[in-house]
Amino acid sequence: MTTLIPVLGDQLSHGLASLRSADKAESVVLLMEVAEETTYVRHHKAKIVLILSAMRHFAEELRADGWTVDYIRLDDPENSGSFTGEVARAVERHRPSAIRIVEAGEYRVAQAIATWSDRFGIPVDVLGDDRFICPLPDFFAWAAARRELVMESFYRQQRRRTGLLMEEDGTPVGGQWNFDKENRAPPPKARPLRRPLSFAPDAITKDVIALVEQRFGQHFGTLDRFELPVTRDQARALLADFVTERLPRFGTYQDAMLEGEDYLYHSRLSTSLNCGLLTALEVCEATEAAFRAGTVPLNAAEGFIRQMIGWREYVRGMYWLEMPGLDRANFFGNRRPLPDFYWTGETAMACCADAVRNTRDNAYAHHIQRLMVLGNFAMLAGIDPHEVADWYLVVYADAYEWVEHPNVLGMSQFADGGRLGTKPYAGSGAYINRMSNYCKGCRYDVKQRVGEGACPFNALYWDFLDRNEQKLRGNRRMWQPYATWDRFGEDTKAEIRAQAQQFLDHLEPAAPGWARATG
Ligand code: FAD
Ligand code: DLZ
Ligand code: SF4
Repeated sequence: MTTLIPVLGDQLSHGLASLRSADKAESVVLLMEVAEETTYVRHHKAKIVLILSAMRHFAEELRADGWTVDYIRLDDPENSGSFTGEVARAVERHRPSAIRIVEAGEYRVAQAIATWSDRFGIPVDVLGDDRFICPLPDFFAWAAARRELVMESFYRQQRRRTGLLMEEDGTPVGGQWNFDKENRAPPPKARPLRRPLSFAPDAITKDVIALVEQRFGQHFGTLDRFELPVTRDQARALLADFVTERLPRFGTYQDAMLEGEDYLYHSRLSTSLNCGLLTALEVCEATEAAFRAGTVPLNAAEGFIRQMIGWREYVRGMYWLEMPGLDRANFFGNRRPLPDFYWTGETAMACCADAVRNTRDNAYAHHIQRLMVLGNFAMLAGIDPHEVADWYLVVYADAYEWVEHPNVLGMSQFADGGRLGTKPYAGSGAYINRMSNYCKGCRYDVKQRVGEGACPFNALYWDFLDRNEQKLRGNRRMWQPYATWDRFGEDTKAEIRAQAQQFLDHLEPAAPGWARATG
């Protein structure tokens, strides 16, 4: 009576529901390195190294813990190349009476799993992924009861559900749910930070690096400095390092950007969280403990916990609520191809160049680089949101559709027409100048709207509002920018339109084949 337990590459948690409920003596755990996953988009090389190395380490830990593990390597000559093909081969090998698996994080994989029971003629038990605090049925019930799906209301429910930063009488610690107003300081003048803890590749990771260089050498990104945690122990160490070194100032400088400062006060925990090396709850508990011990101020602890149990779980719920459909959304009807500089980093815009460099070197950019530099530029320039989404899915080591799609297509590109965010995150150069030191070293002048050397974000911002007036003017949160636009004279408006058009006409499109294989 063997049970086959497939564990996917983003399910590397010892407390996974399918493992927790199983009898070791009667189970075979199946881990599969498959071409379908390594190439459905042409992932950044560091993302592939991260997943395959973490999978190999996890398999060793499971074996040491007494599990029977069937591990399929990418270079296994018999490898069929897909999850379904590998489960089929495993069913032949082990003749299981049932398959037990935790629900997949991506719609396309969930669709494949849904075919398994008929295909293999045995029961397939798909368990909820309880590493997330809010079960999907609860999210759907929350959403069904509301007209507007505002994150803040979901977040308060999550605080009550977990008891995090709550008083015994059910009120929030500090008398307020949200300290976001204290979290918008411009960047600090000094650069007081050392880099986050890094983890030198061991023999397993070195093997995977060699494999990835050999098979995926043409993919975007470098492996010169691969230093991500690939085991739970390493991820725990990174968490401890974050809590002492950067969390205390996380809140205050959450939206700041400094050239060359790749992580600032951010945690860099997303890769570990998303592949299962850490759970959101344990990260929040460590945060709250530091606040209670007096080493972390409330605005930092609350701000961080809001990202973890609020935004992270909200976007996951929205993904499953909106799929399929979200993957085709294009509210503005944008069609322009992705510019080449997203892949090469070659642009005179200092903010974009630094964000792409961080992305290429570390498979990382922090939230404001993703949202207000690269995402903002793409939306203002009218780039096809699906090319944008592909880019984000490729380049970040923490990217899986459940978190990438809502953030890109919803929050950043407003392609969902405002299901996720109440207004587009559009900003001119003034925003970037306020929150960073990029403009000081830039060839463009952030104060200029038009003329030779004017910051492109400025004309693009007004042109975006003008182009999309019919779709946006009715939005009550957009009245202020439209009131300003209305005050511009017709000559000024014409100059802005011409400036934007001229810039867009010279924007070099990327060659095909960076994100998905062609032909
Ligand atoms: P920190 O700033 O330290 O934040 C702590 C944690 O909060 C993160 O690790 C993450 O787990 C969570 N978090 C914060 N904001 C969000 C959010 N909006 N959605 C989900 N989780 C959040 N995050 C991903 O994990 N994968 C993605 O593919 C991804 N794509 C994004 C694309 C765009 C356009 C934008 C605007 C944001 C995206 N995010 C994504 C959210 C966020 O930018 C990253 O989680 C964060 O930058 C990861 O770095 P960190 O761990 O240092 O985060
Ligand atoms: C991202 C990724 C990559 C690059 N490779 C694998 C793999 O070879 N095997 C695997 O199990 N998972 C991989 N993953 C993560 C999966 O894409 C992820 O588990 C699914 O998309 C979740 O539905
Ligand atoms: Fe970016 Fe404009 Fe500032 Fe240059 S001037 S860094 S393009 S915002």
